[in-house]
Amino acid sequence: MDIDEYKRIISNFSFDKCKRGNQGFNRILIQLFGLLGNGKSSFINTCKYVWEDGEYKNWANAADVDEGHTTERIPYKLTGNITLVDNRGYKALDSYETGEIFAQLGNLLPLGKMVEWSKGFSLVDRIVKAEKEIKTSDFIVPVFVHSVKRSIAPQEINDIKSVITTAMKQTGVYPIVVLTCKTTGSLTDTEATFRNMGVERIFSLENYTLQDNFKTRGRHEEVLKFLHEVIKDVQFRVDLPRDPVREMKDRRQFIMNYVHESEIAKQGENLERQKAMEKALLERKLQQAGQESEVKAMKEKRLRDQELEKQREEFNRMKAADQARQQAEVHVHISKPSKPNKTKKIWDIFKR
Ligand SMILES: Nc1nc2c(ncn2[C@@H]2O[C@H](COP(=O)(O)OP(=O)(O)OP(=O)(O)O)[C@@H](O)[C@H]2O)c(=O)[nH]1
Ligand SMILES: [Mg+2]
Repeated sequence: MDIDEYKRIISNFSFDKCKRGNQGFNRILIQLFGLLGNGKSSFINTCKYVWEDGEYKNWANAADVDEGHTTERIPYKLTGNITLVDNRGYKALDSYETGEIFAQLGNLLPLGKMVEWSKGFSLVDRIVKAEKEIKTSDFIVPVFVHSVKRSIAPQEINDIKSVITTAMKQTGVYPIVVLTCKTTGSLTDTEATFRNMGVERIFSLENYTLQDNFKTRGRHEEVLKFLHEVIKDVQFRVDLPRDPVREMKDRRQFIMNYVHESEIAKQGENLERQKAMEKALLERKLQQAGQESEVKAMKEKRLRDQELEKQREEFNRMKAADQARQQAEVHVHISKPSKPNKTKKIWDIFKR
């Protein structure tokens, strides 16, 4: 299929033309999510650049340095029926942050507002407050954006897989993966990692950026193929019976359960951590007590040794004095009986 054909299909898409009619939907919301600075805003710029085919602009305020900075959920209209949403990137796959991510993905929080990383039940409060502002007519397509530059450590695989699977359960659509910075790092390895996680649709490209926006057919085609795939997927799903109001309620319920479960898990973890701390404290105390009694025993031994040394010296001194006295007596009073041996007595004590 050539570029014009892709463009024709994408611009002609309308929910009204689906087999069962629009069933209450009127726009596709492509929700980009992923870790900080992996090229989400740049991908929006790339899609706008390809679609509008004019001058390159930094529509989505992509970072000009090698890191990200989007803090709001901003919608960018691409066609009459397709809008891209730049969600806030997350630092880590921590459960409360990912709770927030699923609330964003489920479109349960208002667009165009700052994204805070609420903890636990305060997220539920925000969802309840936002209820009236949220439209049920958006069909959500989750898209996980990952930079090939950032290699995935083996211990991260399960976390990413679980985020992708939860996103699928939350939105009812299996996330598409977009790999950015495709020429930096190993594209083959990164693709294989995502395929092994069960991801079926992966697109890879070098985003158009402020530094590099020379139009290439390869990049234009990849973006149009991506948008075409989104449309095919949406059509496939909307050809089945749908109820957008009930689906929104289900998404809300899903996130309530998610927050509840992660709060329970967190409480369990805290309890375990507290137990481990108490155990470590006890071990330290025992160790300290052991060290103290060792020091005490050494001190006592030193005192005993000193005392023994003193007695030994006293004994030697007396023995020498006795010997001297005996020798003198032998010379002066050869027949006189000698005095009792004082040194022997001390030695007997000493031996005891
Ligand atoms: N070479 C190259 N640079 C890219 C690509 N995609 C993004 N960048 C650069 O990477 C940096 C971060 O890109 P952003 O698009 O701001 O990342 P982000 O995912 O929106 O970041 P957050 O908003 O914080 O989540 C910027 O300096 C971009 O120019 C790409 O495909 N190739
Ligand atoms: Mg951004």
